[in-house]
Amino acid sequence: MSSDESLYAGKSEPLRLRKDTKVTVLSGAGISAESGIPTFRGEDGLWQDENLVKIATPRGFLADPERGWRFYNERRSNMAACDPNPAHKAIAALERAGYDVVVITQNIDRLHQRAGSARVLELHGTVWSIKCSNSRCTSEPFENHDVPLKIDPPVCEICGAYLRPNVVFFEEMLDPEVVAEADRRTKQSDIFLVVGTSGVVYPAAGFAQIARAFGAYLVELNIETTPLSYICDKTILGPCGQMLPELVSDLTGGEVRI
Ligand code: BJW
Repeated sequence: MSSDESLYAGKSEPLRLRKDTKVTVLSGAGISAESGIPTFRGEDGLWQDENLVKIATPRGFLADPERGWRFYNERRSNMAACDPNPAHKAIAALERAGYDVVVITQNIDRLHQRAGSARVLELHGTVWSIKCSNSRCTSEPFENHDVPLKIDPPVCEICGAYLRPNVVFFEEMLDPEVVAEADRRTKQSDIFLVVGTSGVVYPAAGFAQIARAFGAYLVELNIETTPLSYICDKTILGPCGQMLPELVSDLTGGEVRI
């Protein structure tokens, strides 16, 4: 196929990316599993422990901030010790090679950025930012990479309320600007990769549905099928640390290899 030929032959398999093909990646915890970061659902998932689910709600966290920060301190410490894996690296390599790639991630670990991805939308915030739990406080979220935290549990210097990780708990609204940007990009996408997410948490999972409705070619990479599989053009079953570098190489005719 020459580089001038269309990406698609009708609605068939995408053959080759062009530099202007809009590739969007919706990632979830499964992409970081091979880096050593636990997922949420499934047999060994964090949410097997119902007490931990409660911590990830605004009321649950503030009911016992010491317990809340213990949970997040442990995860920060684990995440700091983990490195991006070949799946993160393949996406970053694609962008570095000049392809038009945006990552919409549900992950709070920053492994996409550490792999070198520059265009990352963090739907659920990041554990490396901290904010005041008092919504009326005038303080701004700030970066903090201390492992462990120096003051535990930390309090706001302005209003004295407990500080909390700048992540999106259940029943909390996502940052409207991030959602708007993710929505805009999703609607423009030519190829939409759904990587390592169970596809049960909204509004994140809804982006795959929006991509479908706006005509993108959807490829899912997961070790098992999900509720999103039926709307995907293709589901590649297997560990994404292996499957994603292969896919990226195929889509670029071997140009991007890691
Ligand atoms: C591999 C692999 C490998 C493994 N290779 N693959 C009914 C009642 C109340 C609320 C709701 C409701 N219905 C809907 C809602 C809304 C709710 C929601 O969606 N709930 C559903 C669970 C039912 N959503 C919200 O609350 C959101 N806010 C909102 O909607 O606001 C409006 C509102 C206000 C008031 C009331 C109701 C609504 C906010 C959602 C925030 C999610 N937060 C968390 C925690 C973040 C902080 C933290 O980490 O501590 O985000 S929960 C957790 O789930 C985390 C994740 O980002 C998110 C998604 O999980 P993900 O990434 O998909 O991981 P897993 O573990 O589920 O799946 C891993 C996948 O990887 C699996 O498929 C594996 O097979 C695969 N895998 N190894 C490839 N090597």
